[in-house]
Amino acid sequence: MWLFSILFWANADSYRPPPTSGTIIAVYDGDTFTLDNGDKIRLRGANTPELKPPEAFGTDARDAVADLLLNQKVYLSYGDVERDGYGRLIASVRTEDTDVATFLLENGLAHAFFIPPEKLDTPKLLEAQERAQKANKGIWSIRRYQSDLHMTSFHANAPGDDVRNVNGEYIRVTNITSQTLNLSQYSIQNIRGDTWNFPDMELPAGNTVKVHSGRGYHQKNPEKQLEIYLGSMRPIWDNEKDQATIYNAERKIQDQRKHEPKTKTKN
Ligand SMILES: [Ca+2]
Ligand SMILES: [Ca+2]
Repeated sequence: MWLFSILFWANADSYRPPPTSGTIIAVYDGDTFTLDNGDKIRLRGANTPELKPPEAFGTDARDAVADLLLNQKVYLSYGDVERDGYGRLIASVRTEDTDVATFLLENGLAHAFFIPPEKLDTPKLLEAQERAQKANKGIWSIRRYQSDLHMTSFHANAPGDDVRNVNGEYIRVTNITSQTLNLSQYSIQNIRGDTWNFPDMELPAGNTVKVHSGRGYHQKNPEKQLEIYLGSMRPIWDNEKDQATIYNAERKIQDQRKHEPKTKTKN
């Protein structure tokens, strides 16, 4: 009981209720901002191209959001998870008259990005994305987005020794179409040409799946973060240099992402 009390006390002590409004004082990229109280915000519902390494439309997304939000009052709302592991707020952001995720999707400056449970108006966000796709706006005009799946992060180096933490290697993959996909028609390959097929599993539009290297039970309930396990006994992504490629059943490349750390890593 005393242990429980201490844990509870530690938790209660560190809990800070998230702000429901504030002024944006800095825009790092299209989906990461700073509030006047110092809180960092990661936008819910949309994922913009990255600035480092530079991806097409990354600066366009940042500039458009800076025009919209800098020194403006914003209103924030949350899903079940209010902060991420870095303490950043995971929030929907809107001004008096504009919802930021909808604005980005409408203009082809982001793809829909849902990590359940999060209580978002997903049909509305997907409709905005579909309009941009049909009009070939922004990211939808370039080749990388003419596919079904998109890798939004690549964790080739697991925390600690990868040999002992094979599932600490993972890739986050998003369905960037407007329909539910079955993952069984796709496979993933490393730089050495080793290939793993994805299992039979539904991935709703805009949703992400975490693809772990090791063995485990697939998490197929779309109400929660979807997770699949490639089943390898050993690490599959080289910490020094690797490249992940996702193919569909016709061997058409869906997405390709490099892992090239600037500093040498031991494990
Ligand atoms: Ca590794
Ligand atoms: Ca490691």
